[in-house]
Amino acid sequence: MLIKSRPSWALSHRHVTPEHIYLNRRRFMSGVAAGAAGLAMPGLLSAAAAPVQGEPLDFTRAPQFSTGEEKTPFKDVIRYNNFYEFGTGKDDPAKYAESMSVDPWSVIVDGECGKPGTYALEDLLRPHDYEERVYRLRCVEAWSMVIPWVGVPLADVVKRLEPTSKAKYVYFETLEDPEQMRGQQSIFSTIDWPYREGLRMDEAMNELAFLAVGLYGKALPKQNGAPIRLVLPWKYGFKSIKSIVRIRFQETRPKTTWERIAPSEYGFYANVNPEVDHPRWSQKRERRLPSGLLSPNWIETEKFNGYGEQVAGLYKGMDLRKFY
Ligand SMILES: Nc1nc2c(c(=O)[nH]1)N[C@H]1C(S)=C(S)[C@@H](COP(=O)(O)O)O[C@H]1N2
Ligand SMILES: [Mo]
Repeated sequence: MLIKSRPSWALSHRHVTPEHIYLNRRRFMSGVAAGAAGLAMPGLLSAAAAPVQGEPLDFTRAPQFSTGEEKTPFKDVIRYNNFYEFGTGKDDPAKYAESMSVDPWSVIVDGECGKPGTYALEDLLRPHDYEERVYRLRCVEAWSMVIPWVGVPLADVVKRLEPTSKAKYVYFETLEDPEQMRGQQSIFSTIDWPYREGLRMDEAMNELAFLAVGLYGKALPKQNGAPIRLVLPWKYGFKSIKSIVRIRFQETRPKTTWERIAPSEYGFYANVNPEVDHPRWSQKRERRLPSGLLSPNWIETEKFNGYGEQVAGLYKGMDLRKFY
């Protein structure tokens, strides 16, 4: 079993499956897969099987990282969402994302890298092992959750795609398909689709940057960005782009969706920062969900959402009021 040393942000890891149970489960799963394919080539079986809607994921290979805080209940994580492709209401994604087909899924990799191409999702994931990461998610709208994600470190995938020395940024794009995404049909939509995001290369390589394919141990629900999304816990939630269909390596900084809509309100960096207010509201506090209307569960917002030890170095010498 692969034992990883626990980083400092992993405050607790409760149930890590004992090795013998893990091995038995793997053997069982291998048997099923090999049987179904009519072949017995266990050596070639993938570590990371592609996520299947509603199905559990095998992620016991790594310890469970955690914030130590109470997790937001599953029902809130899947009912209170931002996914403007399906409407701007918090309950629209849960109501309407079911119409998005996520299998088969492919991701185009292009730009400044040695391994460009159109990857079937399973091929993109195959060499990697799934891990669980319990992260805080802080939306720029001043609410937050604690979510147990399952996925792979973004850095591992990026390395495999072999960015060239010219690759200074990584750009991501969400699916654009108005037939499946009713929010893209609206003529009143302020977003110029597809939804776009980006990271500086050193941000993408940070140990916290995560490509999630699941939450609460199962394949990602569609409203949460199935089948593959970014999770960047030290940045406002809008950087964590959902349902990714393109990863591009670029020399120049991409213009991201919210930056294009309102550059004075939403910057490229979007690091969680209680010292820099949104022009229209304070960022000093957040409502930790679930939070009652009558007794809102307000807590103090932490700089870099509490992940300063891991990420503050990325922004050394930068004026965070200017680079918000
Ligand atoms: N493609 C796409 N990705 C997106 C969004 C969106 O509207 N479209 N909303 C973002 C915002 S504002 C937040 S807070 C998070 C919410 O993730 P969740 O619904 O899984 O909690 O997704 C982000 N990713
Ligand atoms: Mo958000």
